[in-house]
Amino acid sequence: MVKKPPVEDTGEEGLSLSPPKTTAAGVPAIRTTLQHAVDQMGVRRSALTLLRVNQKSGFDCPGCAWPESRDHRHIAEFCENGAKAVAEEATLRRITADFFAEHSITDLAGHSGYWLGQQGRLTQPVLKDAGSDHYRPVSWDEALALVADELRGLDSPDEAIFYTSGRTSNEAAFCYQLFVRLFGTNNLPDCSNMCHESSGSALTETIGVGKGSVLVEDLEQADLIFIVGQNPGTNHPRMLSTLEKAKRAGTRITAVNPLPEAGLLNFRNPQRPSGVVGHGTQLADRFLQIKVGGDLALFQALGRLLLDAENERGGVLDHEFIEARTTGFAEYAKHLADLSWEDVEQATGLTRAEITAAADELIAAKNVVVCWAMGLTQHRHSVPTIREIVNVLLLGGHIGRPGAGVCPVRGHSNVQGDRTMGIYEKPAAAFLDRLGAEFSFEPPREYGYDTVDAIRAMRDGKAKVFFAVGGNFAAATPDTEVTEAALRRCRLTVQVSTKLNRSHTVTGERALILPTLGRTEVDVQRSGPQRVSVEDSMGMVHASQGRLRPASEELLSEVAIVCRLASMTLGPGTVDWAGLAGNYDKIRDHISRVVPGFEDFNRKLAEPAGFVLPHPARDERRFPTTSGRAHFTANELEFPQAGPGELVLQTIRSHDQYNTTIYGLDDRYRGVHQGRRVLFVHPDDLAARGLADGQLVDITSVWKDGKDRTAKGFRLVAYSTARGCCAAYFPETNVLVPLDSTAKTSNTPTTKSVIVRLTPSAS
Ligand SMILES: Nc1nc2c(c(=O)[nH]1)N[C@H]1C(S)=C(S)[C@@H](COP(=O)(O)OP(=O)(O)OC[C@H]3O[C@@H](n4cnc5c(=O)[nH]c(N)nc54)[C@H](O)[C@@H]3O)O[C@H]1N2
Ligand SMILES: Nc1nc2c(c(=O)[nH]1)N[C@H]1C(S)=C(S)[C@@H](COP(=O)(O)OP(=O)(O)OC[C@H]3O[C@@H](n4cnc5c(=O)[nH]c(N)nc54)[C@H](O)[C@@H]3O)O[C@H]1N2
Ligand SMILES: [Mo]
Repeated sequence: MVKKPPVEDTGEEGLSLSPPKTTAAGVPAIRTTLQHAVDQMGVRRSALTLLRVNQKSGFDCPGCAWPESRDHRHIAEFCENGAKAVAEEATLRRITADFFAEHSITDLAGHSGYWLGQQGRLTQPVLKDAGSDHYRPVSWDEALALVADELRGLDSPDEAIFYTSGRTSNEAAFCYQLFVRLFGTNNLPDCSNMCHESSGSALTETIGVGKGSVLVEDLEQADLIFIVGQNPGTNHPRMLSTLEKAKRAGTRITAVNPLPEAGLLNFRNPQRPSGVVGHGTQLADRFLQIKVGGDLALFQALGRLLLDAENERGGVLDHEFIEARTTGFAEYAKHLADLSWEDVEQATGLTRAEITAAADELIAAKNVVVCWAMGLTQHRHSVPTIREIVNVLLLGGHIGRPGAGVCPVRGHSNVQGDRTMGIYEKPAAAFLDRLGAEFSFEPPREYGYDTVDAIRAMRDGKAKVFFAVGGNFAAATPDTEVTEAALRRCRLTVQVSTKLNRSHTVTGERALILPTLGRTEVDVQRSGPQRVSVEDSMGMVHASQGRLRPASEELLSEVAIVCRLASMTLGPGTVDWAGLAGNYDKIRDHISRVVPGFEDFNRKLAEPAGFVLPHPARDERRFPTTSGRAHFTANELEFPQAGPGELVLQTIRSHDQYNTTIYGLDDRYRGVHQGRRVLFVHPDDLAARGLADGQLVDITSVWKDGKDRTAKGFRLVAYSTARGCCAAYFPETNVLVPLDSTAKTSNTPTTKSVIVRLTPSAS
């Protein structure tokens, strides 16, 4: 059986709706998985590939950063959406030179992201010359020499921007940041700036480590797990298996979300026979249907209720821990004494009784874990919101002991590892010191541009070369029109990619697409087949090795591309770039001397289960903050304030997408079929505006600069969401997110709280 031909670009003609599901996974998930895989890869390749996902000798699933269970990996440790991610990469469809001869860049720009992605794997380097509207094949040497020339011709290294998406391996990331810093800049924005930056900012400041403090075992040992602002049924399906296991051991789960997401309510485990026929597990015991952006208020209220209970009956707080390991408690407690319940109820949309019931459970629990994802990190007040979570956990001493802690659930499969390897525009001085010592140079110290500042710099003509290892910068970033105009101002844009996407159609004066190997593919270098490594959401590092034949003979690995470019740009120096590219063990030897926790890296990586990076807060209850203690913080109560008639829009993922990669046009769990331009609104909010379920509306963003940001033609769907809020898919709605609307401290675009107005579409 052969793969189906690529899709037609049909628009929204086939859109249909059905009631949302309350159950995730189970039989429909298995059926969908296999269908999707076979469409892309055929039967034999599907079987061979899917059996290798997350196995000890296989490759790391590119789907998400949820860890594999350490004790035993299931026969098939993957989920429906992991399988889609794999099929997307391992597809048998190919883009060849005649494709670019046939399609001008203008023509490609007219197609949807879905259509672009479905054309198949990129197979050879292509160049768009100045003034041309077509890409044409070019040799690797010519392509890389062109980039090196442009880079060397800049007035300052700070005129170049080097973006990274979170699939890049540790080895490629380390070489990349080394090259960029030897070149002379810290302009290393990454997808994390739009993702968990707020978590990193808040956690570094309060507990001294910007990463989660729990392992999978801790979730299984917790009495109470909060899942806040996260949709694991779609985005981290393997997490549901962990939660199911925890539930069987008696853990209680509280879900905090404006939407009743399918996987949180009920889950059928497709890895177990009972999941195929049974009734599944009711995962969340408590559902707090919170208003978008209300979480800061919720956690302040929980903190206040804990303090009140301590005053009334005692035995609630962990005094010993607070005394010995923290600072700022008195100010925090004093600040909360003034909390207004009226504000809390307005911010959260929850009743005091609902919050009190949740607090009672929190008080009763010995070990508590709070998990969160994008529902918390992409608001103006995200950093203080996460600080409030830390406050509540510190009250009970729930950090640094088994079964308790903070669990920011990362997105991209190696986004955490890339940061560990130095992909960061604000590198720590200690990291630069070690990097400089290892390679005998003085690294640049001035901070570089993050994602939002990179867009500003290109917009203002301060940056002229844009280089991306992976990702889809044009589509993933906010204020699409502004961002696209910014990219178009560049002298050169370069995309190292596996598949075609919107960013390849938004070009600088000259543009290159450099096709690269994916994780599923064999990577053979001078010393033989190579493996790479990744770090999951819980700080576990393990090896990943592809087995499939590369999509084309001409593909280079990301490591090879970076090393060849570095040697052409920098000329002879202290780094043996060819040696590093020829044998990745040599890269790991350097990493072992530069990055703490990676000592003896090559040997540790040979362990089948990999190894855990040190985390002082988790391992020793040591908090490497400015004071050496964990910090309680006092934060102003903030929440998004929509004016009369306005709504707070959150932009989310459907079940059939991976960020900007669209796998299909269904969102099965939410009952949306064959379309993506939908807007979920509470029926009472529709009625209050004289709007009807099914009607077409235009969405306009309300923002102080007066610029018109409108997304047209969205089908209204009456849906169970908190009042005053609405939801639509990204990236279609990124046009609505103002570039200057970002989170305080982390500068993350506020893609989960966009104030909007709705107007009926002109027919
Ligand atoms: N299949 C698949 N897997 C993925 C991805 C994918 O696109 N597809 N993306 C990967 C990446 S990079 C990431 S970062 C993760 C993203 O994983 P998620 O964070 O689960 O992704 P989102 O779709 O953004 O969902 C945000 C959730 O937060 C809720 N929410 C929104 N605003 C608020 C709020 O103010 N408060 C609360 N309490 N909840 C809120 C939404 O209703 C939704 O359930 O998934 C990763 N895994
Ligand atoms: N409105 C709104 N915007 C958002 C978000 C949101 O919730 N709402 N979420 C934000 C978040 S959490 C994130 S992480 C960002 C994601 O931003 P990005 O990481 O920039 O975007 P992706 O869509 O994940 O990138 C997909 C592309 O990566 C390339 N690719 C895939 N695999 C590989 C590989 O192995 N190597 C290389 N070199 N390329 C590869 C393919 O060409 C594919 O088209 O988007 C952010 N944008
Ligand atoms: Mo992400």
